[in-house]
Amino acid sequence: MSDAPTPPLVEPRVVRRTLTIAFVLFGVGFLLGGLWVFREVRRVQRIERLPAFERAPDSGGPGAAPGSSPTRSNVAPTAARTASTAGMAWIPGGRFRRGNDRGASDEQPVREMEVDPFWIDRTEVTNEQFAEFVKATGYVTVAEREPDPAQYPGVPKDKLVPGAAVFRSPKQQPERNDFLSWWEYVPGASWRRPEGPGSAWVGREKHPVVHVCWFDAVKYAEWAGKRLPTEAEWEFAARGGLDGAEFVWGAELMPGGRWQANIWQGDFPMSNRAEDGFQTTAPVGSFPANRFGLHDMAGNVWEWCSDWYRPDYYESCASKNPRGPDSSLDPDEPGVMKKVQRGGSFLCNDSYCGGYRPSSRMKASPDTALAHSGFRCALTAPPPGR
Ligand SMILES: [Ca+2]
Repeated sequence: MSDAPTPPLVEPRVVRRTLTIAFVLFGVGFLLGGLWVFREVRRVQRIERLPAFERAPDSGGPGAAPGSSPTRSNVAPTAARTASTAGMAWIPGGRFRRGNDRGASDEQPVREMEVDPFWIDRTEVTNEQFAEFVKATGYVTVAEREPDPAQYPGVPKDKLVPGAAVFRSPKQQPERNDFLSWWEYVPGASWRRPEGPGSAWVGREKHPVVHVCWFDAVKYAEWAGKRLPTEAEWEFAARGGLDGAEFVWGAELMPGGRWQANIWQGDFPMSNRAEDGFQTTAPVGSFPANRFGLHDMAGNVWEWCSDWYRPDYYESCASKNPRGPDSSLDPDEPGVMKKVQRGGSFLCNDSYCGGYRPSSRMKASPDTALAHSGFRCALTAPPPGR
């Protein structure tokens, strides 16, 4: 037997080199990941700093309401008026089971949460309410502003025109998640002209305002002396005390054979039978209120919440008054920070998204304006009679 040491299977020099390469690759990956997140944070910050009066869109035309055209005034867009609880419901707060074990993975795990009392709008913010805000402040929504070329590298400048995404039924049945086949970017579409030039909010005064991005919703809320609800507050309010129920009105989709919300009936996105009476938005309050007196907590338009979105947030968040994670992650678009939307819209149906269930979660970047996105406000204030 020899005492000579067994030669190593792999030369130490090779091991060192491999480790060094692995370390460098890890470092580069970490750096690139960090730069990606940093760039996205800067992008959102840049949008937040956009002056509200960067551009005064053309007034007049079918979408413009008398006296509502924005002006390049010096009035601060956030000059708040005194908050009023008129049109709001008192939500008593308390404990509830949030989420749904039969729902999507981001609705899980179901956990008991507690929220403090608060006020919330009985309805989604309407066109006429938003018009009042615009008239008072001259605020220009993000969809009405010239897109900043710095945020859209590679897009030709002549394509960077103000507008928003409008729903169109495609000519052929698309793949399940081929969103672009039913969302069309329409130049000139905005809250004033929901389907673009030729359409108007006038005549839809009581419909929820649409094409408002998260930043627009926050500006309105600040002006109204209010705020957006947290995601936990929103779900507590939507459930109306029906703990663990599948729908905001109870366990059955159509009690008594009647639709309880403005959603989609038929094959999405090809044919909407509109059995509930509405192809697109409905005037707020067209369907019965939940037990807290809130209308359209299911269907009509998605509603912005204050929280950033993360699919894994329910696993680790605080069990009292959770305010959302510090950062955002959508695994389908990991470089894009997104805010939470709740409640579903007139485009939601059973076979597709079921987004009108009170536990269902949606997300979009805070500068996204869509034809089915709106909001309602919340307020922290003393209870009624105080
Ligand atoms: Ca409908």
